[in-house]
This record gives sequence, structure tokens and C-alpha cells, in this order.
Amino acid sequence: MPQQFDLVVVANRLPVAADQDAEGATSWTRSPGGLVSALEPVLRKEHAVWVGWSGRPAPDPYSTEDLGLELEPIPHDIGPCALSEVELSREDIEGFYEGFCNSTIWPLYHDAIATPVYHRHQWEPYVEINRRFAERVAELAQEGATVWVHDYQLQLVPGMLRERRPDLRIGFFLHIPFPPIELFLQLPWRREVMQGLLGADLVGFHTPGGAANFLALTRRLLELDPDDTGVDVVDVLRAGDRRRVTVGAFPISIDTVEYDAIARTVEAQDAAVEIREKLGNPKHVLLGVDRLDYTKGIDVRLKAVSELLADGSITPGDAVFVQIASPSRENVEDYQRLRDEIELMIGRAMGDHGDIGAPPIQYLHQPLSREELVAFYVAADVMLVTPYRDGMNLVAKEYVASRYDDSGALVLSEFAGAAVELTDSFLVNPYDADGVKRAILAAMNSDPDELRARMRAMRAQVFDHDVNRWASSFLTALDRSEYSR
Ligand code: GDG
Repeated sequence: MPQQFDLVVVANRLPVAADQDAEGATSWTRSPGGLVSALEPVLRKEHAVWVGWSGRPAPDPYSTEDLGLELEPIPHDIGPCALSEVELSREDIEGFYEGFCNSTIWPLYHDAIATPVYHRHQWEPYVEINRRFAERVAELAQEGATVWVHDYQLQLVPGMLRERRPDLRIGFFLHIPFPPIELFLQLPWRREVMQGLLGADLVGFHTPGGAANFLALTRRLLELDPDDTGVDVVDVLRAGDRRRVTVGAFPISIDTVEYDAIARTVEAQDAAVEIREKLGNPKHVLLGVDRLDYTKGIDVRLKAVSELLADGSITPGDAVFVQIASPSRENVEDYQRLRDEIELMIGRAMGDHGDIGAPPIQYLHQPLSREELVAFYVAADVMLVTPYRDGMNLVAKEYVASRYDDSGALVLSEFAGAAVELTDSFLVNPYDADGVKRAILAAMNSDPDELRARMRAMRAQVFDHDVNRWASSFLTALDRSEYSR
């Protein structure tokens, strides 16, 4: 019998990542993401384990070439708590991760900006991998333990886990938007997904809108009778017991104090000065920071900046737009196409409007360290966050947290979860090209006192609602959720 734990965090990725070099030697890095820092205090306090994938492909059990190969174990002392790796072979990654997760669920839940594909041969690995995760958790969880399942890759885990371990208290949090009913209903496996999610005691979303979409679906699809805070379900396995599933909004956030502290360091400030100098000390530095993803609306701001350059509202030398796009999901076709489109747009705008020595757009397709990123936040006068749809968007909050002197302006899409909280940004509809252009000009040219007042209000919000508050409010709600044992 393996060692058992009181708290089990389950996410597609472990908080550490494996990198394999050409000879197959593995090196490990800790992933510095917000989720890890939010959970770190709880993970240290409780007897906890994190279940997830390491990012390296496991040998394929059916391939003669891989026969007898085994993965090197994860070093013991590297994570914030015990780690349990769920192995995924190349074939699993293709069908489950690149397939069903990122070619079906991701586009469908983001308002079908890219067309979701519905392939039966990708649904099967989704079920199979979710089962693999659920089985692992069932082995590792102590009697009555708390289990926190994360995100769209693992929506079936709560239901599968409840079947195996009805004694557990199970929370599920979705990091991406939950779509309107009409979109969700396209999914051929809509019932299975809903039943998977309803295996949890608490289902959390970023926004009240996501929670409302989910509750409305329980009525429409499953003929249940939800109220504003949850829904009663009948547990077939437990002789028709009624069980309450609590549903609510838990807007995720960042380690605000840490971003503020990095921004205040001499290193960050020197680096910011250097960035501005290298850009030719323009009056306005505009910035975008995203994974290179079609949901993020990188094209929206490129179009706006190009048109503003074309009509002379902004001039090279006076304003520079820097787009940092970190590489993402490079094996998925829609992402390959997107990269070509974005780079074509940038090339065109540079060719049409650039001047020797004064390029109006700078583009980095490379991952940066967190410190380098903060230096860009400090250097930027206007932050452009224009997703077509986004669960939350942490970049918007990170920018605000880094503006320790209350200067700077945020242009933010109404369709990012962050818009619910950051109401003092310059809110835009990313589909309204003229509106986006007007908002950028307003952000560049507003009275500094007005900008400071807006930034102060946004900073108060992100300091008050940081990632620790997010994690503890979810875990407290889970602890209080009704359950039958
Ligand atoms: C999903 C949801 C939700 C980006 N480039 C670099 C880098 N980043 C960091 C940012 C930020 C994170 O990655 C991106 O977070 P976002 O929230 O903006 O977006 P997703 O990756 O799509 O995240 C989203 C989130 O989950 C949490 O629930 O907010 O809606 O889609 O922290 O700073 N970090 C470094 N170098 C880079 O080049 N170090």
C-alpha cells in the first residue's frame, strides 16, 4: 500500500518540469507559476501530494523500440511537496493533450474562436488519461482526504474519483471560461463531462458568468433544479442519496506583493531604463505579453497599432509597441498557423510604417525570466491585454502589481475574467476595431492624474485580492461544502 496523504492536488502538470536533452538525460526545473506559490503554504502545512505529468514523454508500452525503457524517477527534494507523476506516452500526448484538450475543449470553451474538432479517437484517450489520474489519486488519498482537481484537462476526474472513493472531499477549479449553453451543447460527450464535474463537492469558476452558465446547463441538459449557489444531485451509487454540489466564482490572482517587490528592485528599474534606451527613448512604450495563443487577441492590437500608424495618430520614434509572445503548443496546427499570421502582420506593419533606426514594433518569440518580464512591465506606459476570451488573464494583474508608482495605463478586453475586477482599466470590446484604437489613444494621452487615480484603484484591488486569498477562499468553501459520508 503506497503512502497516503491528507491533501491531494491534481493538475495536468506537476509543479516541476523535466527537460530531456538529445542524449535522453533529464534536468529538472521548478515551475514558478502562480498556482504553485498560492498553494505552497498549504502544501507545506498539510501532508500533501501533487499528482500530475512532468512534461516528458514516457516510453510507449506498445512499442517494441521502447520495450523495457523506464523514466528516471523525479528527485525527492525538488517539489514543494511529495510528487506523483502520471506518465504520458507520445501517443497519449497527441490524443489527450494536443487532441481533445487543446483541439476540442480549449477552442470550444473560448467561444469557438478556432473551430473545435470532435474526434471519437481523441475522446477515448481523454477518458483513459482521466481514469489514470483518478486511479492514482484514489491510491494516494487518505480516508476523508481533501482533493483539489484543476482545469479542463481533468474534468472527468471528480466523477471517476467519487465512484472509487465516496469518502473524499473533492473540489474542482476551471482555469478557463465555461461557455454559454448553446456552445457547450455542441460537445458530443456533454453529459459525460457534466457528470464528471458534478462528482465534485465544489465546482469553482473565475467569474459569476461561468458559474451561471454551468448551473443553467444542469437544468437544461440534466433536468436538475439548481439555485444560485449550487445544485442537488442524486447519487446513483449511494442508493439515491441526495448530494449538494456547491458552485461559485473564485477569481484567481497573483502573488501581488512579490511582483511589487521585484518591480521596486534596482535591477528591475535599471533593466527598464535600458529597455527604453534600446527602444530609442520613445515617449510611449506599449506592451503585450502573452503565450502565443489565438484566444489572446494579439492580432487585435497589431491591427489597431498598424492603423494608428497608418493614419498618423502615432508615429515611429514617438511610440513603440513591444509584443512578447512566448512559444506555446507548437505541435497543434492552429498554433502554427497563428504564428505565421502574427509574424506576417508584424512584417507588413514594419515594412509599411517603419523608419530606419526607429522600428514601430518589436517582437520577441521567446520565453523570458520572471525578472525580465517585470522589467518590461516597469518600462511600459500602456499595457495592451485584448483577448477575444480569457478565463482571467494574469498578465493584466501582474502589470498593475508592478506599477509601484501608480503610473501606467491598462487597456483590457471586456471578455477577460480580469475585467470583472479591473474596472478602472480602459475596457474594450476586442471585436470593435475603432473602439480599440480609441482606447489605446485615450490610455496614451489621458491626464496623468486621472491615470494615477485609475491605477491606484486597480492596485488596491489586486493587493486586497491576491492569490493567497484565492486559494484559501476556495479551500474554505470546499471545507464547508455539504457532503454525505
Ligand atoms: C490560463 C487561463 C488564467 C507569459 N509569457 C512569459 C511568462 N508568462 C506568464 C505570465 C502569466 C502566465 O504566463 C500567463 O497567464 P495568463 O493568465 O495570462 O494566461 P494562460 O497561460 O492562458 O492561463 C487564464 C490562468 O490560466 C490562471 O487561471 O488567468 O485565463 O487561460 O503569469 O506572466 N512568464 C515568464 N516568461 C514569459 O515569457 N517567466
